[in-house]
Amino acid sequence: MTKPDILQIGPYPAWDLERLKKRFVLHRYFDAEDKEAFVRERADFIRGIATRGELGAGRVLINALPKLEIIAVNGVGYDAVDLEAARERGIHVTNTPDVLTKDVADFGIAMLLAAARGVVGGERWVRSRAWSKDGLYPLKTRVFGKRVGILGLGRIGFEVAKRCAAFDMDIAYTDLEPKDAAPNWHYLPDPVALADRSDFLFVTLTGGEATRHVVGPEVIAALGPDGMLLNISRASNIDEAALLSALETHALGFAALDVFEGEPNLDPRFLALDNVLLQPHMASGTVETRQAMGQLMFDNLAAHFDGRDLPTPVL
Ligand code: 8YV
Repeated sequence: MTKPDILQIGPYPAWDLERLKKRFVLHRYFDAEDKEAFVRERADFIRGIATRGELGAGRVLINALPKLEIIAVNGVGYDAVDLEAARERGIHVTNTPDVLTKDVADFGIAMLLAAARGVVGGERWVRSRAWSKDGLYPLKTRVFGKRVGILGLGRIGFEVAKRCAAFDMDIAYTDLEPKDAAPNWHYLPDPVALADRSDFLFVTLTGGEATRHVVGPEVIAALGPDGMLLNISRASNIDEAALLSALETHALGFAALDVFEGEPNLDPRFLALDNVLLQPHMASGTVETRQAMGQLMFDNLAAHFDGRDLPTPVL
């Protein structure tokens, strides 16, 4: 059987490549210097795209591939895929939901505790010998008993809220409607009202046009100089210009961020701030979860080319 040709948008771990190469011919888009020419030379035979959540596939690329049948995302987020362009051509889109939910939620809690308790600064305090030179490390902020807001009670938001409940936090959330599974948590439909009652605000919205800049100047102002914003979703959910100026002027207390506009080349203004915790988009980054995501992306591609039902279709 001839192996279908797949355009590989970004790097994958070795375990994924091994499995993919047995079944498909991979074309390494991310290595190509002249990407346009690379695609043009392969336009007659590329039948699939394998991509990652933050890389997606845009309209220009989709339209440059007339034989394209499927776009498989290694990630739950598919906001970087032009769904309209795919829909117009009847191209399938798949993602990797569920398998990463708990790791992403765990990482959100790791960021919460690390940021509130100053874990990264504490490590520096010891290593720089400030402990013996300057004395005790400055006191930090308590987490238990505080008010936490969950902006978007989807799969990941729900798991974050469950974990916050275990820390005896007072939980409120925003979503399109109240969720039956969250009877003890306060439902507040308005993001500004949610921010206003929160000491800590988690952004766990899906990415995309509908949620773009939901966290804007008003939400940031409502969270205020004692508040902390945590983002484990997509950078586009936050107005980054408003966030940066609020952090610089201390109109917002603190931000713990795993995602950035233009990542991995984030705005250098972030690096000058001491009221941020910066992470390299790694909330789903455990060996176990990335193996499960790779397997699920492969299963979607294989199912498509075998003519079976797609395990986790978006389109
Ligand atoms: C990954 C993600 O960083 O799932 C998503 O939407 O953004 C992340 O889990 C990435 O897509 C891994 O390939």
